[in-house]
Amino acid sequence: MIPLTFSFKRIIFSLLLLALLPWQLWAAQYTRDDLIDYMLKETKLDEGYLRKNIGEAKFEADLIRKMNTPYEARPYAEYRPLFVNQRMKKKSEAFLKKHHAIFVEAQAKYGVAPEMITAILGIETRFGENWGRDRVLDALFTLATGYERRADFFRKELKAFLILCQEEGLNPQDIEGSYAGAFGVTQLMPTSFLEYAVDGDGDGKRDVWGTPKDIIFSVAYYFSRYHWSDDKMVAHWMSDLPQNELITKALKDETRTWRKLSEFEKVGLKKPNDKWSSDEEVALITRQTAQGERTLLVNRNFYAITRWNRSWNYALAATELANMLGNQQCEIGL
Ligand SMILES: [Ca+2]
Repeated sequence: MIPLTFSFKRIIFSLLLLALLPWQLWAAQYTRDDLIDYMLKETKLDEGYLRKNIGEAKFEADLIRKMNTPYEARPYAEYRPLFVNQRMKKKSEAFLKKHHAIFVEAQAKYGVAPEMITAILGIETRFGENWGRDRVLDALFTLATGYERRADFFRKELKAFLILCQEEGLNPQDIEGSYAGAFGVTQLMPTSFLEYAVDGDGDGKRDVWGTPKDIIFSVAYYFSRYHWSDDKMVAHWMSDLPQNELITKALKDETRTWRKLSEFEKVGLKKPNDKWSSDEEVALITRQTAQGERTLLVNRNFYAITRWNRSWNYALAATELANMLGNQQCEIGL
């Protein structure tokens, strides 16, 4: 028999949930008209264009649920096998080979290793096989009006999306992408597209859907803007960390504070190998791996990957995949 108090508590809890959920899903800070007013003030976009597209955007409540359960939040042990595997390696090698000439040019121009760019494009969309089936317009509209926590962010993304469609001669209603509004083989968000997308082949369009040179150059340019260096390592699993105040503090600070590797060396941390330089900035983070919780030494190259995607799991998987493709700087130790 279930004690009365227990079921009573359950009922109250369920009622509370019911009261909260619809608010989370439906509380729209901005109406369609508010959004149109905002865009008219903030952009030079035509009112008819705005009324048509914002007027016809669909609110998809399901997208908000997806936003609240991102798979990047899984432990690394569960996340890793999705991307660091033989199938991905094979696909990546084929992509590298096919676009070899473009990669050589991109590396000379932007200083970003082909394997890292390839790893990014593989993880994002399996080289364009899977770039999401949600209409970007609907996704951004939904999140700008119904995802209270980050509505401001998505309002700006929607604005950028409507601008870029106009600039690129695209119909906003035709573009499909991820449930968060990222699109193309690169999965750039609209503001990032405006800032970083590159017309690599010089035809006047930044085609991140079907032009390999635009796609590869865009990733390379993005990484170069965040100071990726082909001469530096990325991350390294640490074993036998010394125990002292500085290490404890660094583990707590994670990537909020960057310190010279020499500072750690002074308190007994051993440099992983000579490819790491004592004067580079590093941080310590921990991940749940198949072997339990482990500590990772990371540097500014790792940080550059997290500017592309904020998830540490993502950055680490990209590093491991690039290493599987033969990139030595992406060696992360045992
Ligand atoms: Ca182009």
